[in-house]
Amino acid sequence: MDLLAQLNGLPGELEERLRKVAGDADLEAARVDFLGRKGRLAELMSHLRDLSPAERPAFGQAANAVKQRMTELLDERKALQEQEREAAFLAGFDCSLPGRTLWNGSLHPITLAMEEVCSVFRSMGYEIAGGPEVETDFNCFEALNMPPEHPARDMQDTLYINDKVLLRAHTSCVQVRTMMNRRPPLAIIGPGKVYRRDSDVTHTPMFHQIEGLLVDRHVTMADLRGTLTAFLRAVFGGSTRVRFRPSFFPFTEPSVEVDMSCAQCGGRGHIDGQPCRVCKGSGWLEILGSGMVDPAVFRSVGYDPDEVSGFAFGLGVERIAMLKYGLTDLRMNFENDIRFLHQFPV
Ligand code: 2NM
Repeated sequence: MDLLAQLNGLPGELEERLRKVAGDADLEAARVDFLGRKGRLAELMSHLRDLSPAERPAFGQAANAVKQRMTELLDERKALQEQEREAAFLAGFDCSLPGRTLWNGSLHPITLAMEEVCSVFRSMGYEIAGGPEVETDFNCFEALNMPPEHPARDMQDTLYINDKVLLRAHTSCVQVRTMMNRRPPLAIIGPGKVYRRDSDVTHTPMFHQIEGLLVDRHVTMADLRGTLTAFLRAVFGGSTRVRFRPSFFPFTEPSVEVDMSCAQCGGRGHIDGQPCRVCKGSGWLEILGSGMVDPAVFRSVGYDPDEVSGFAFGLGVERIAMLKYGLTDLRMNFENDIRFLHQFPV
């Protein structure tokens, strides 16, 4: 066969070859075989000098055309392979799936409950006060009408650092500090962590408390009653009913336990004929401890109990969070399971 016929046959041969190539490496091998430095075209071109001078220009032109055609064929094949790869990728890929959600941080339920309680009292004119978690025996007990050997010190199951220093077992020490630094009138809220040697299904060695204190002239139990009723209605709804039962605390006299109608069953005690699980069928929940500050406490912080009177109260934040958010297990608050933590509204 003459050279020109061989040359003109190259694109057809390449087409034949390309029908069989599989993959990028195979395609590259075909390019090298036909267009490479030692490929088919180069080999034919090396015979250019065997042609007569008259034949050479026509052969050169034909060679250029063949080279261009073969380049086109290779480019087409390359584009086709890319399309096939894309189609295969899309076949195994559900582009209708929603994108991955970016998480916003959220607040811990105890933080949320704490914030809500504080904001209600802030709206009533109370200031937020704080103090250290490692406290003195004086601030925690002595000033609160619990002298050494007072049985209430055992009741607290206190964690001692040494004889005179301990992890605070309640936030009343914040009240003591504030009273010692300031003169009445004052209205403060002390939120924070407290520690007790207690650990079971319903107790953790660390929990959160909020205690409040109002001191002024002529403060009465009517003020206590109105304030705590307004507070509970602000947090649990305007139809919440509130009742007061006589009780005892070393730092208040008289003392009361404050109950509210159950937020779960609306105080009926039952839901669809079944006893309410939250209030155990009673319709009431114990929610606060409270009372009129004992004159002995005022004396120990340098106030004159004949001049001033006041009320104080304390509540457990975990309990508020559980009631507000319908939590069934206290321990979930401390397990740091992100599936639990990110469910709470900010
Ligand atoms: C409670 C219950 C009753 C209380 C008393 C005081 C202080 F410092 F004024 F004496 N702070 N908090 C108090 C009173 C706390 O918690 C259940």
